[in-house]
Amino acid sequence: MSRVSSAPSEQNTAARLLLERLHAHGVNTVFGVVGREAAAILFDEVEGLDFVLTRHEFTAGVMADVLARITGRPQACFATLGPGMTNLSTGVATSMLDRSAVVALAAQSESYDIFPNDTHQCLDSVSIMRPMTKYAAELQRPAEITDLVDSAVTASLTEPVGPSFISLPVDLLGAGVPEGAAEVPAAPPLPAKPLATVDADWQQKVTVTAELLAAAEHPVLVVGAAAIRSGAVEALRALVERLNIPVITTYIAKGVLPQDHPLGYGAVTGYMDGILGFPALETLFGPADLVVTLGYDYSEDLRPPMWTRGVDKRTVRIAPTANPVPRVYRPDVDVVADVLAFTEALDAATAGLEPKTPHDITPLRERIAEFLADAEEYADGMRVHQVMDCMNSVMAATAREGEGTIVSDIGFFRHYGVLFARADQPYGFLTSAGCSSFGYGLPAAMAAQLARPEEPVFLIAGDGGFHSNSADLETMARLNLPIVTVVVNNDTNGLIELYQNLGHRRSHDPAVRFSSVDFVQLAQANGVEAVRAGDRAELISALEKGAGLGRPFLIEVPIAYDFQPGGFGALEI
Ligand code: TP9
Ligand code: MG
Repeated sequence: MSRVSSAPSEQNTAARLLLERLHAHGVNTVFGVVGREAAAILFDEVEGLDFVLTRHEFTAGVMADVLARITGRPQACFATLGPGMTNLSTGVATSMLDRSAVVALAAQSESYDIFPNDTHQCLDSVSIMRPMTKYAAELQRPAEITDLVDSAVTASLTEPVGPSFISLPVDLLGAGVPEGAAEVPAAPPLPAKPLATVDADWQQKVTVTAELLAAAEHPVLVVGAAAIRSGAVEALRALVERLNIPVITTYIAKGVLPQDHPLGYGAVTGYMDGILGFPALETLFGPADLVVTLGYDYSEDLRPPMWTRGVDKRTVRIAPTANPVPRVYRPDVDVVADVLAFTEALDAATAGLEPKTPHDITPLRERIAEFLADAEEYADGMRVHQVMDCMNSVMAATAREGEGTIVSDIGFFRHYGVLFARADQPYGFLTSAGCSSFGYGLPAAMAAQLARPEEPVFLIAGDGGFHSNSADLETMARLNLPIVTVVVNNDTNGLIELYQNLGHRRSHDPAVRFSSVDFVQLAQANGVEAVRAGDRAELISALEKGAGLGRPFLIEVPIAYDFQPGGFGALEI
């Protein structure tokens, strides 16, 4: 039998209708791992829709998530039944907590043999997926697959955007659908942006917000990803530049203002005071007397106590969904509205306002600059801020203006990324703010590179997170994605060691330390060229080499952390 795809068969099966409908909704790639349902679906049934085979279903889920985020279109991932589906579930959880429009698909036992927990590999997948999806259903009749896809896409694209799940009994997936039975209307055009709820009186609340802005001395805007999804980035830039209002973002909304914008006060993380050894949150939020949250989402891990600083401040919440967390955030003015429409209306309503005088954060900027310039050569390995500084400078030299992506896996280094990474465009910095499953970095970088093929993509990952999902190095090599990966290696789950110290004033190695892994050899064994870099000069030249290579490149950097447990008071443990 030929290994090369043969001409697609002409038979109209549920499988073909599934792929046709996904393609009609803008899906060009399905990421996943196929099992015995391969007898029913080849994934070459529809022209223009391809399959990308990953080594782990979590990778497939995250690739779909990040591609959906960047393209603004729904994307799809696929797993076999049972263990494939459970492996995929962490990817689905990521799309839920990180808000991505992903249609997750999994095969299921034959429709006449669904005895969950008894039939071979059969689990009750719809029940497993339901609590972490916006729509979960099992195909009952082959011709109805088109309707199920439409329902899944609509649910996924409704704010808060998120994943949907369709379970596909193998016999029904491969079943022929008689001509005529499959006749359904053409796919509705994709909405230009996610569908949102709107308060009937949102325009009156624009007036109230304009009055609060007029009265405030030091207003700040706190921006989350729903502002990007709404297409409000340009409008918010225009508003803040006219009124001179600083912008502070969640991890994921970094880049709504370009890196060096004077009103860009940065992204915040609860770890920043501890990393900088400096009262950063107080500097950012202390003087603010009005906090306007635009597209703010609690799941992005910027917590209201960070801005209140224990003081009762005026707050306005503008979001495309009703407030899900009144216990932690009860704004003075709560507006459920389209973020773009609200921002434009607020711009018009504040036309007569004098520009504000933003509060001064020079000491914080100086502290950050001092950190990044750290020239010391540490005997026990580089420091992550030095790694970030090198990555930033090679990114600045490589990317065209307003382009480039820095992706971060999950670990202590991620908070250095939130603080220090260059981000010159929306989603110019990518991390999993909501789910934060380690191992996210490699698949996220692969999807970012697929979405932005002409732009540089750098990935920073820790040894713990990276090696939890490193089998997909082979996928990166197979797809020849020219990502420059930096693995910061301390042979430890470093963030967890920090928590041990916070909670117990000591650490316990068996719970956090690994024996050494040679990431250079690991990369090479998977077809990825790699080097080790021990200091700034070596790292810069390795990054430059990687950025110009045109194929994947990995750099292992031995690192150490200087924990300053006293500075981590803002963390809840
Ligand atoms: N399991 C999953 C799937 N995700 C998470 N986030 C955890 C466990 C808990 N987090 S962040 C982390 C853990 C174990 C350790 C990261 O270690 P690293 O070597 O990747 O990074 P670093 O720099 O902190 O040592
Ligand atoms: Mg580590």
